[in-house]
Amino acid sequence: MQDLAESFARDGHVLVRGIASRDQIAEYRPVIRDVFESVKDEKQGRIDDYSKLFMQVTNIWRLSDAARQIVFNRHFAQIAAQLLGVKSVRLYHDQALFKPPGAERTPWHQDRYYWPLDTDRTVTMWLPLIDVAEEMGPMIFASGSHHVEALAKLIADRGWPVHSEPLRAGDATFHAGGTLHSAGANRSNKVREILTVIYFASGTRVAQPANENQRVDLEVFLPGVKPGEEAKSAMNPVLF
Ligand SMILES: O=C(O)CCC(=O)C(=O)O
Repeated sequence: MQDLAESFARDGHVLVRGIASRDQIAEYRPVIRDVFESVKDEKQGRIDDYSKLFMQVTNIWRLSDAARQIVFNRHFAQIAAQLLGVKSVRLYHDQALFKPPGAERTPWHQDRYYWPLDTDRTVTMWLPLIDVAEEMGPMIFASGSHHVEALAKLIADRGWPVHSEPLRAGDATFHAGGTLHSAGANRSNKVREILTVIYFASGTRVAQPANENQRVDLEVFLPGVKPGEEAKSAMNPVLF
């Protein structure tokens, strides 16, 4: 674990092989698919909606007990806490991301641009429910980019090494909120089914929203919490 935490601190992302067993994933997949099918056509209320790229359902944990058990998995949250070097993490939100065959490359972005959280201690787990070969568009990370504040600076500066590799169902990548990332087009004939869970360090305070995305995220994912207050609405349980 020490090695993983060091890689995560240096690169801003890490691949954890076999975080879930193949049997676990075989249980998770129908649960997440069922939730996904039941609400996929409803509007999700977010503005960073990459709807041309994939179908996304947010906060599946609120939609079934079985989905909640998956998202609240303590082992996943413990790894998130260890990577961030903190004692405890809360949930920001989860997402089922289903990228259909033929969908284009996910553009480069930094997640923290969207989040009204006054911390750099955030991490997203990207957990495939199906093996993701190179042609299905695994995540692509610019190693070391999490240390940079803005994309403009990144573009002006020299490039970082770019890292991407296929995953098996049961593996997961973890990336920091500042890590510049993208994902390949889905050139296969299968849907690329992913669960993401976003964690942040317990004790984090809400920042003054710096843009419209953050203002909407504050309303949707931290209901009732004001800038300067601790980020701990009923939607953000402690997971570890
Ligand atoms: O799955 C993808 O294509 C992109 C996911 C992503 O950007 C994220 O989980 O932060």
